[in-house]
Amino acid sequence: SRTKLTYESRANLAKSSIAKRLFNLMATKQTNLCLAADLTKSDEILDIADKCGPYICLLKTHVDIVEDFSESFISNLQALATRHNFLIMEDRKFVDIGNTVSLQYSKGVYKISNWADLVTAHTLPGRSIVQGLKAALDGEAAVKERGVFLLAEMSSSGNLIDDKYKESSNKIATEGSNVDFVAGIVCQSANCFAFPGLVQLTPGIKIDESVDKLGQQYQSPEHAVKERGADIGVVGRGILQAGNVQQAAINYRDRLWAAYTDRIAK
Ligand code: 5IU
Repeated sequence: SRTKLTYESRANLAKSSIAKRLFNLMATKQTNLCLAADLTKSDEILDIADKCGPYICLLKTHVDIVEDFSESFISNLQALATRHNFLIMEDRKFVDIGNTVSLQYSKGVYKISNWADLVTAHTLPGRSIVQGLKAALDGEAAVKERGVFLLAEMSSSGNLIDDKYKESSNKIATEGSNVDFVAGIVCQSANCFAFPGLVQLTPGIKIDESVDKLGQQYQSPEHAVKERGADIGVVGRGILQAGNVQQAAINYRDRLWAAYTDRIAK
C-alpha cells in the first residue's frame, strides 16, 4: 500500500508537479511537519515562520484572520519560504461553483493564486470546483506551479462527511482532467485514497490533548502517521501555544519523522 512507500518513490509517481516538489522537499529536508500558523498579526506569523521554518515542509495560513494584511506581509512570507525551503498553503477551503471559486482564488484583496503554492477545497460542489480553480490560472505553466488539496474528511466531531462522500472525493481527485492539479487529500484515515502519487495531509495532531472546547479532536503524531496514513501532520496550537515554539516544532518534527521512518521500515 502507499503508506509503505518512501516519499522519494512517491514523488516519481505523482502526476501533479507541486506534489512531486513537496514529496521531494520532505525527503531531502527530512520533515513531514506542517505548521498551522493561525495567528492574527502579520509580524507574529513572520516571526513563527522564521523560527519554525527550518523544521517544516509546509506553512498553512488562514489569510482572512490576518488583521493587518498587506502585500509586504506576503513578500516577506515568500522570502522566508525561500530561505527555509518550505511551501505555503492557504487553507481557504473553497466551496462554490467553478466561476465563483475562480474569482475567489485570483481576485479580491488577497489574490491567493499569486502567492499560495497550495490551497484547499471542499468537494461538495462536485468536480467543477477543480476546473474552476484551474481556470483562474494563466495557462499550463502556471497550473504546474500550483495545486489543490481536496477535503475527504474532517477532524471535527459530528462532521457530516460519510463513506460515500469520502469515496466520491477520492474519485474527483484522481479523475483524468484533475490529476495535474490535485496534489493531495486532507483526511483522517489511510483508506481515503490509494493512489501513491497523492499526499495525505492530516490536521488535528497534538501530543498532550485529545479535544478542544469547540469540536476539534486530536491524535498523537505516531497514531496519525502509523495507523491513519498521514504523510504530513498539521500542528497548530501544539506549537503556537508552547513556551518555546522552536523547541516544540523540533519535537513535533522529530516525532512525525520517526513515525514515518518506522512506517516504511516495517
Ligand atoms: N483543520 C483542522 N481539521 C480539519 C481540517 C482543517 O483542524 O479537518 I480540513 C485546520 C484548522 C486549523 C488546523 O487551521 O488545521 C488545526 O489547528 P490546531 O492544531 O490548532 O487544532
